Amino acid sequence: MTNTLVQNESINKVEEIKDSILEHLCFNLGKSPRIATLHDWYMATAYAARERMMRNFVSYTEKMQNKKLKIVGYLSAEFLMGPHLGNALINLGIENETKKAVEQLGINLNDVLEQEEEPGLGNGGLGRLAACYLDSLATLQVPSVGYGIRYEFGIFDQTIRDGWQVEVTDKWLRNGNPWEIVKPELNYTVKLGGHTESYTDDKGNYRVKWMAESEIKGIAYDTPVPGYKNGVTGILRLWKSEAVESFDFHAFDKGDYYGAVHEKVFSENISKVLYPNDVSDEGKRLRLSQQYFFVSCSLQNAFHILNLRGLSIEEFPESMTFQLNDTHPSIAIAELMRLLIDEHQVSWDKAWDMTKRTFAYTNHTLLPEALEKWSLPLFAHVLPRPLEIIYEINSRFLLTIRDKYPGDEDRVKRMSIIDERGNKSVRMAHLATIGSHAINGVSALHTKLLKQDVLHDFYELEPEIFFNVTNGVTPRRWIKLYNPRLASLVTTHIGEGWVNHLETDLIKLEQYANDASFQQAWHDVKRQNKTDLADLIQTVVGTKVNPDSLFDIQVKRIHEYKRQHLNVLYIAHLYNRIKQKRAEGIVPRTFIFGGKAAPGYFMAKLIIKLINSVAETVNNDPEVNGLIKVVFFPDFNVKNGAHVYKAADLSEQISTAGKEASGTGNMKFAMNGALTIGTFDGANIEIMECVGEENFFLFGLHAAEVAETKANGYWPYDIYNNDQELKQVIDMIQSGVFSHGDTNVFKPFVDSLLNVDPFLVFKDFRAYVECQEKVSAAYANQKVWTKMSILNVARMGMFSSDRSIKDYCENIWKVAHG
Ligand code: GPK
Repeated sequence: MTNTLVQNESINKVEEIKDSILEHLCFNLGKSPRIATLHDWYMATAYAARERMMRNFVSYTEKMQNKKLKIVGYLSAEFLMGPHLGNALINLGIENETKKAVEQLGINLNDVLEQEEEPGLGNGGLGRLAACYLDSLATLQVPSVGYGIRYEFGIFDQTIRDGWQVEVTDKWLRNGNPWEIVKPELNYTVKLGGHTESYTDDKGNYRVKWMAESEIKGIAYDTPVPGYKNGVTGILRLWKSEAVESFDFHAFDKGDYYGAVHEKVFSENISKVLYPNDVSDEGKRLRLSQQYFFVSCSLQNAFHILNLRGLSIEEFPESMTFQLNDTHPSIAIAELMRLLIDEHQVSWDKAWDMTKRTFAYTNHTLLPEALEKWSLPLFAHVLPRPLEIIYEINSRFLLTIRDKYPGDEDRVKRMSIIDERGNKSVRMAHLATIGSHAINGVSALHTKLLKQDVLHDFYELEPEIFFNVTNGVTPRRWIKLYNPRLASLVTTHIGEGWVNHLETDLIKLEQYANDASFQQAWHDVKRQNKTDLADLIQTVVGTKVNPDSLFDIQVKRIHEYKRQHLNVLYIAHLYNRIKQKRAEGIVPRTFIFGGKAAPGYFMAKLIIKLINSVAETVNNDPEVNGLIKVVFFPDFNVKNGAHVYKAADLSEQISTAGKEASGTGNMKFAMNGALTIGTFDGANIEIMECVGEENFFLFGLHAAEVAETKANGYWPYDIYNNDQELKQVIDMIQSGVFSHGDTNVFKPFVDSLLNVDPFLVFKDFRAYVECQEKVSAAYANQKVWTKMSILNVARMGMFSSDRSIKDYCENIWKVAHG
């Protein structure tokens, strides 16, 4: 095409988009441009973008009718999608045209984008991974449906009061959600509670009937997921719970109106709120009901799709495969068995074979507090029929173990789905493992440890069903959308193929690593991104930070294993040096933190308070004279992430080795030009292998050394006593230097470190300090630093979620991909 043709086409597109926005403003919002608020313009623009996706959505759904295709069902209790509009415009390839269209209407696109409430239907890494995977599934044209829960309240909003986290309910639906399409006809009934009764059917077969205490209805809400410039729109299908219709009749029948209303409220509660715990589990009844609810709706929907495609029940495993995103949806194994046996009269052996072929399980953590266990009485109360099925699965499974390992009753106990020790419980990881044909960890180290420790017995039994799929993140959102300056610099030099071929194309940047003018341009991009973040910090937090200082950033959920407190101890150490006039060699640094703590996690909340207290002291001390600054950026979420990753010089990935399954923030930072200071943990290891040891700041114990240290008896108090600088830092915190003389507030924090230090903060402190000195020395030479930054980005291609999804397709799902 000639240039003028391209130009004309683009002008036509702008006109088209403008017309579409104006139409939606009128027909969907009932407003004239004169009285339209910015939010109205956002809604109208969102509808205009959605409209463009819907045609593809319909044709994609049609395509799924093809009997030969295997559909991937991604079952996840969390999808942390982030704002849709910006991403939709990028993936539809209409961002420039839309910018012009809204400009011609007298509005700024960024202001419009700012209007979107974040759909925060996830806690952190696990939920965001699911969102990146949906983007890649659509981009790689894999027929797929993401199945989850349409929580009315997503992850709480975090505000900071007097340095403490205060949680505020997330009313993300209050102004409407233009992205979802409700499908009232797609509704399924889910049973809860009650008891079971057995009977003999007319053919003389033993059968079981579940006499539920209550029934609730799940309604489908579909959100289109656009692939990158490929005419494909995938589906995110979320279930909202409602009361079954019979509710009204009951009320009239029994004359018990309030009782009936109570039932309605109970039903609606199921999808009311996301549990805000990340990597920990509370074992709450409502949570178990949520899990069963969305899984049952999704599987019933799968039978419906099977039927639409004219396939038989036997063809289920070839027609659809389900990935279990952690154990949260693992009750699906019992539910599919129930549907096959109780509702479709399939025999046990056949049903079991089909079930195993249908499911695959991804484990996301080795931490014991995150491995889901349900108390047996609670389980029996909520899910009596699924529990019977679990018992049967277990007893048959244990027979095979006894057969294979005669006399090894210890092994039988270790592997049983039911934990018989103390208060009996159902181990969901065992159910997920036994009921799946593939199990995977999320980084090479994590998978290795999974085989070695947590699932060792299962690995010994069936080594061939264990896989590794290292996590990835989508370059569409995390580079192109959220770092437009870097994206356009990269595209100018290597073309735009990297956006959906990161694995092969990004490496082409290497040739520019030594190019002085490219280095300058690279440096300028980072500098501008830092200025933007500095402005935002000034507005949101009120702290003035210097864009020429080293931006040292740790954003992620607050958790002791992630060791934000190790970072804080280093800051206190620098402060101490400045106070003692030993500031030589300190480069100006801005330490930026962000992340939410689970509302019930006392120590994590105390760490937030400590960060804010250190910030207050350090930032206001004239002797520090701006050499170091500390910022806690409130309410870290996807939307705020847009401003943070691109502005980082240094990415903090400092978890205790063996504890972070993978990490995905580490990838977002490195792809956007930050260097990493990190431990030998999760995907850090693979990142280091790719970018080169010389471009990565590695420190600390390895996973095996961590285990060894603990096994040999770990005495943090001795380390404190033998390291004068560490001792000074701890004493400063204890004596109230950061708390206006209050010696109580941080006492639990100090005591925990001195007496237990469960995550070996003291043990790694010295190595961390020394490594940070290397960082400072490297940063002093900006040319060298910039070169390292370029090489980091160039070599990050493998961490695209496209690569991860291809791995799943090829090794686990056995489906074709684009
Ligand atoms: C792991 F077990 C869990 C969990 O409940 N929530 C969660 O976000 C994270 N995770 C891991 O902690 C990360 O290391 C990992 O990158 C992420 O899941 C995605 O796999």
